[in-house]
Amino acid sequence: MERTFLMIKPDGVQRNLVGEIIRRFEAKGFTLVGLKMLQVSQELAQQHYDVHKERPFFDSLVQFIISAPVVAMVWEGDGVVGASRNIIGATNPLTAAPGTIRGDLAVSIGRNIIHGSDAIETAQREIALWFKDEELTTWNPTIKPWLYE
Ligand code: D4T
Repeated sequence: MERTFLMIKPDGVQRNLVGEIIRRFEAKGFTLVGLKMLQVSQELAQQHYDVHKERPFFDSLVQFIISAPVVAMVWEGDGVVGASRNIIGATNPLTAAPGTIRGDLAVSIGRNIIHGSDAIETAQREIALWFKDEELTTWNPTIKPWLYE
């Protein structure tokens, strides 16, 4: 089944929003299959944001991500990559729709609380970058027949 990588950024952790964020994905009906809190190394942050390495905000973004602990997660479900992006909302929290995480809980692009993979291939790359195989679980929630027809 489809999987995505989500990372609660240092601002989300510092603002005590870890539970609120996890609650939204659980309540939606997605399945948590991997979870860890970590202080990110500069190398990992640079690899994660490699696609942005020529952008002017790259250095400050990397410094921010390594400034305090993050919560890294893998979630599973049909269409979880695109649906998670919708739950997260637009990159700029000021234009993110109300009801989304960024629309409800943030005010600035450099403090937008959470990262979510933007495509299935990106999710595969990011999951492999952040998690070892043995850190991921495979389990079958008993409520599945109540979530999927
Ligand atoms: P991430 O990757 O964190 O889920 O964010 P998005 O997918 O929504 O947005 P992005 O890749 O364009 O940006 C990555 C990351 O960089 C920060 N950022 C972005 C920033 O600090 N200044 C900026 O001008 C932009 C465009 C926020 C998210």
